[in-house]
Amino acid sequence: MRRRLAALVAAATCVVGLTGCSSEPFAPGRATGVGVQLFEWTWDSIASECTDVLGPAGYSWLLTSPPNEHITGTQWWTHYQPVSYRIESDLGTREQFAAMVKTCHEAGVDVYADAVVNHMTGSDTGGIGWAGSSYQHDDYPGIWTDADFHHCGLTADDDIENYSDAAQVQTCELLNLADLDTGADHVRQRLGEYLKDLQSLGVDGFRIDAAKHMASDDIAAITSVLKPGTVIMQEVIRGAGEPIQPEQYTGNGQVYEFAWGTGLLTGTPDPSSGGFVDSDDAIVFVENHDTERNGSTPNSTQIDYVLDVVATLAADYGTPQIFSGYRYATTDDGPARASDGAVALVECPADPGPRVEVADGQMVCQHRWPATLGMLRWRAAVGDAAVTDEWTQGLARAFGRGDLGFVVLNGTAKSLVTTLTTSVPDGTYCDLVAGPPTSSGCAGGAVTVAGGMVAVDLPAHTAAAFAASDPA
Ligand code: ARE
Ligand code: CA
Repeated sequence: MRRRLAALVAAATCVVGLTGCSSEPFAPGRATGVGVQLFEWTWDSIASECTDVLGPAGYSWLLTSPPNEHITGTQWWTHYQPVSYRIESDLGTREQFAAMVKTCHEAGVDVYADAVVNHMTGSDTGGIGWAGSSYQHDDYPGIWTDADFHHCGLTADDDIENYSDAAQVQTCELLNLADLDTGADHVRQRLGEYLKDLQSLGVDGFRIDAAKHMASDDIAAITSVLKPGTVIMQEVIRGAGEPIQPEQYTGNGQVYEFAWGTGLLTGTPDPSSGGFVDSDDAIVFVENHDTERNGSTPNSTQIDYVLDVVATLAADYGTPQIFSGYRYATTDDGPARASDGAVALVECPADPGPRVEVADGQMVCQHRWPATLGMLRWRAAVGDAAVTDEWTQGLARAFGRGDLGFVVLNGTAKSLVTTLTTSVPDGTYCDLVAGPPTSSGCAGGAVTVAGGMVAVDLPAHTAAAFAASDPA
């Protein structure tokens, strides 16, 4: 519980220091509480992104891909098959990782690492990992022996077959991945040491991969050795009718609330309708690396994606995690590689945005899109002001955050031409969905409020947002 409170404070610096926030509302780099998953980015690329973009834009934290030694191969998911806990990966070395954390901290951005602690590899033949460690399915010399793994004995090949059987989910193998006996003290301890090692390099928090596949108590034990205030974000995919639910994990930290992204597929999710963890417990996202590929949430090739990002950043529910990935031809493909076989340094498109064509293997840089950056600014401006002036008409929606900001989303296939009530004072404001204002003025159009009403004229599948603090 103590850790969770600290996590909240860390995630909501701006809200906690609200008066401090509003006294200096436009300071570049003002923390928004928002994070970004830099999927498959190398450590060197993350470091420069912290300095050049993330800090100045107001991102509070970032999530790296798993940093430990992994099986070799060109698929992205090699990173989810640990071979050892050496911080040595095709995304960078231990030194590069440590330097990245330091640079990001200097830019005001916290670093969270993806922690794969439920399992090791899914290999049946064994092999040699990226950093040279040899391994077999159930044998990792110097780290684990066969006795450290679950052999559930509940299914023919010890693989999970039925998600309505809790024992299978937590003690059988997910996708044939050798399942660690996380109930055993010495296993918990060794996994805790790995996380502490990352913490010695400055890591501020962790995504716990496949958290559903470990008992909540196991995660509590593994993470109990971490510094107070360490952020824990657990991946427990909400599955209807399953015995293991996200609510069982909120005592350890936050959970990814998949109901948010899933709900975006059909409109705007409504956490007050039930089936969502409490706002403080929730990490919300439009897409992650799995859902981008499996269609269970929207993805960045879809027409309403920008609207979904705007809705997620404008809402008063959860801690948003923006996704930043790459284009691919088939779902297994990793990003572009350098001549030495390691993942290549990132080059974002010159002018990243929804209509920019990106070649397979190249980064899309969704976190740099104008609407994303503009809405970070909007979010910083509205802080924790309550939702007001709500209006809905089918897939068109609008709401304000008191007198600080207002947003309109047209998810319909027709123009939205109407006049809406807003509490933002009369005046003309920059549309922040077009991007943050520059020294030469608004990035795009402007919106006028007169007599407490805003005249809206929005093309199909577009949005507009304005903040009292950004007059045109
Ligand atoms: C790869 C191959 C497999 C092969 C395996 C071992 O694709 O065919 O058996 O290697 O050789 C990622 C990839 C996998 C990849 C794996 C290991 O997605 O394709 O397997 O890495 O390299 C469940 C879990 C959830 C998990 C999803 C994928 O509950 O935790 O499945 N998500 C995390 C990560 C993934 C990662 C892993 C876990 C493994 O985010 O990226 O896999 O580390 C219902 C249930 C969900 C269930 C879902 C899908 O919705 O409610 O709980 O999610 O179905 O089955
Ligand atoms: Ca397990």
